[in-house]
Amino acid sequence: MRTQVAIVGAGPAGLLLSHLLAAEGIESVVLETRSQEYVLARIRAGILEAGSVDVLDRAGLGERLHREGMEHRGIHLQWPGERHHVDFVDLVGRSVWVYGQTEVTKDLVAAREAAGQELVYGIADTAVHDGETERPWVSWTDADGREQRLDADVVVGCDGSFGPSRHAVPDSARETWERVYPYAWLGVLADVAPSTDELIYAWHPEGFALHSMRSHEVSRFYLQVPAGESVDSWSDDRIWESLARRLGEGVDWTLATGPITERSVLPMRSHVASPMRHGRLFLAGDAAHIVPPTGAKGLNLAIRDVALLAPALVSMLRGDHAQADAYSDAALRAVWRATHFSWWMTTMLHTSGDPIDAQLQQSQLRWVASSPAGAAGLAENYCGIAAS
Ligand code: FAS
Ligand code: PHB
Repeated sequence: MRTQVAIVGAGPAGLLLSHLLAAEGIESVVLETRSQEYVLARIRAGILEAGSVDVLDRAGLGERLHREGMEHRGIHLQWPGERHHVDFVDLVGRSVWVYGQTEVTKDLVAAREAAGQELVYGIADTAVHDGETERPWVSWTDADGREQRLDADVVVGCDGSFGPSRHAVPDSARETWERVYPYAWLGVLADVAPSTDELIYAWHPEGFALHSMRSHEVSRFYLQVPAGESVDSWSDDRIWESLARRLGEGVDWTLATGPITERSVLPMRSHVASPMRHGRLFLAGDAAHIVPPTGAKGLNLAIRDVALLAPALVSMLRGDHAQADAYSDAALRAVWRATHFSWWMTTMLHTSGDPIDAQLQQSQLRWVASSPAGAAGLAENYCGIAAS
C-alpha cells in the first residue's frame, strides 16, 4: 500500500490530522492498534480551550459541541473555609468549553467515516521505518495475523504516551525530560447532576479534589491518591465522603451523589521529547509530550500540534518545506508553556505531606484568589496562550 501521509494512532491527534489534511486534498491512512469500539469508549479529557473550539469549528466539527457542550466563564478555587471564582472572561476575555474528549472523538470518527477515510483498526507490532529518508514506511501485523506494509511520503506518530513512533527517532537525535509526580488521580464518572455551575479545583490537607462534569446529568470527579493506588481501595462511600470533605461540603453547600459508572487511576507525569520531527517522521500529541491533567492541557496541546502540523505538511508536499522545518521548535514552545502551567497547577493543589508545602500552597492560593495579576496569570494559561 502507498499513501501521502501515514498516521499512526486514531486518537484526537491522528483523527483530526487526517481531517485537516483531507480538506486540502492530501490523502492519508490512519493505523490504530485498538478496536473502534475501544477508541470510542475511552474516557479522557473534559475541557476545550477557545482556540481548540475554533480549530474544530473551522474544520466543520463544531456543530454538536455548540449544541451539547457547556461554555464556562471560569473555575472555582477551593480550600478549607474558602471558595473563590476566577472569572476568565473578566480577566482575559476568553472562556473555556466543557465537552468530553469522548465526544470529540465520536465527532471525528463520524466525520472521517463519512469522508471515506481509510482507517485500519486492530493492528499489532507497529513499527516505523526509514523516517530519516525520502521513503519512510510503516509495518504491522493485521487482525488476521498477516504482515502489512504502508509506504508514504511522510509518517506522523500520533500514537500517544505508549506508542512506538517516538522511538523511531534515534536516541542520538532525541532529548527527553521526565518528571513523575508522587501521586495519582482516581477518576470517577457518576450519573448525577453537577453540584456546581463551574469546575471546582480544591486543595485540602487530605489531598486534591476536582469537581468537573460532562453534561447537566453526568459529573466527573478526581481525587488525589498515592501513586500506584488500586481502584479496589476505594468503595463508593469512601469516594463520596472524601469528595464531600475535600470539596468543602458545609452548611451552604452539599455534594449530590449518584451511581458511579466508571472509575480508574491515572498516573501523573510530565514528559517532553524533542525534536518532534526527524526527517520525514513527525510527532504530535501525547506521542511527543505528556502533562499532568491538572491544567486541562493534554487534549488542547494535541489539537494545537495538529493545527500547526497540518498546513506545514500540505506546504511540504507541495514543495515548500519552510513551515515543516519550523514545526518542532514552534510546537515545543507551546508544549513547554503548557508543561510549566500544568506543573504550577499540580504543585499548587496537591498535598505532599510536608507542612511547609501546605503553607506555601495556601499562600499561593490566597494570592491567586485576591490579586488580579495572580488570577490573570492562571486565566491566560488555563485558556491557552500563544507560546512565549
Ligand atoms: P491518544 O493517547 O488519545 O491516542 C493515541 C492513539 O494511538 C490511541 O488510540 C492508541 O490506541 C493508539 N496507539 C498506541 N500505540 C499504537 C500502536 N503501536 N499502533 C497503532 N496505534 C497505537 N487530559 C486532560 O486534559 N484531562 C484529563 O482528564 C485527561 N485524562 C486522561 C486519562 C488517561 C487514562 C490518559 C492516558 C490521558 C488523559 N488525558 C487527559 C490526556 C489525554 O486527553 C491526551 O492528552 C489526549 O488523548 C492526546 O491525544 P492523542 O495525542 O491523540 O493521544
Ligand atoms: C475533566 O473533566 O476530565 C477534567 C477537567 C479539568 C482538568 C482535568 C480533567 O484539569
